[in-house]
Amino acid sequence: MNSKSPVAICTWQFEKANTTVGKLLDDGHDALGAVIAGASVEEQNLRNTTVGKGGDTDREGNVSLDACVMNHDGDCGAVVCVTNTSHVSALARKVMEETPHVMLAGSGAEEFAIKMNFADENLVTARAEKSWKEWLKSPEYKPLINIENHDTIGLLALDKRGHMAGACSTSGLSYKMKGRVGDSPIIGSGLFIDNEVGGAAATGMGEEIMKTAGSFLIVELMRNGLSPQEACEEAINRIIRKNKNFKDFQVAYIAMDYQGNTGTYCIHSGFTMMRYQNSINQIIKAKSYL
Ligand code: SD4
Repeated sequence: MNSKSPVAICTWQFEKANTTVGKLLDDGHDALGAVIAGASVEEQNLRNTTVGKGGDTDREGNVSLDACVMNHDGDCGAVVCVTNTSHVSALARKVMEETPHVMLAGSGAEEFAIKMNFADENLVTARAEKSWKEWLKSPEYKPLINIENHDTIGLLALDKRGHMAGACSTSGLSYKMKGRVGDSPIIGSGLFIDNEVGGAAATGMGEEIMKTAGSFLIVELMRNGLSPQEACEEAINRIIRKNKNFKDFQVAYIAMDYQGNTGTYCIHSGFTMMRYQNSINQIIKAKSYL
């Protein structure tokens, strides 16, 4: 039993999502169910152009979603390149619980969604289609840094039993190549949990996060004695040391140890995370390298 009150954190200013998680934890719900409920808030938020339904398209005008979940036992599930349901965190949980696998991709994930009775949805909103047509006029692939203070949602929760779980959900980078998958659904890159140590989640340029297995790295650094804050800083420094173009992209991490201590760090200023504990949901401005 965890002696402290539950804690929920998430990337960006997803206030409603994080409150949803925190309240569920306060009511005694388990961490995994809570983070999926939190991710779902943004997956269904049509104004969020980087997660779920309402996300921006790839270069060919299709919205494809990626997500993963991980629990306190180290079990995990992931789906990539899903175009027929917005409920991708819940679908990732189904992969974890109902199949012998960790990850399903593309048509396999979509067929599995139908089999699991997820509604068949068209994910391309009128707004996304219009933006894509605008983009086609001068099609340049240039990921933006800090999109309107919202982006991929990564959530970490520590429940009353001392169980930690996480979820990460995204539509990926706008105007990505068809089939491109970033860090978000990759266990160890976009998300990693080890209940003995803690957890971490990422947002930003997926390619750079994957190259350093960022979330796994943070958990291993915490295992070796670094605080969540120090571990996030070292993981960002690792990217900076390896890539002289680091000013051209954003990466941000959030981390929590098994006692509920948290940290966050990023390359460019402008990243914030939310932290909920004892009914207070705080916006925390991350320190940045630049
Ligand atoms: C990705 N990390 O697909 C995600 C997207 C993101 O800022 O967080 N964009 O690479």
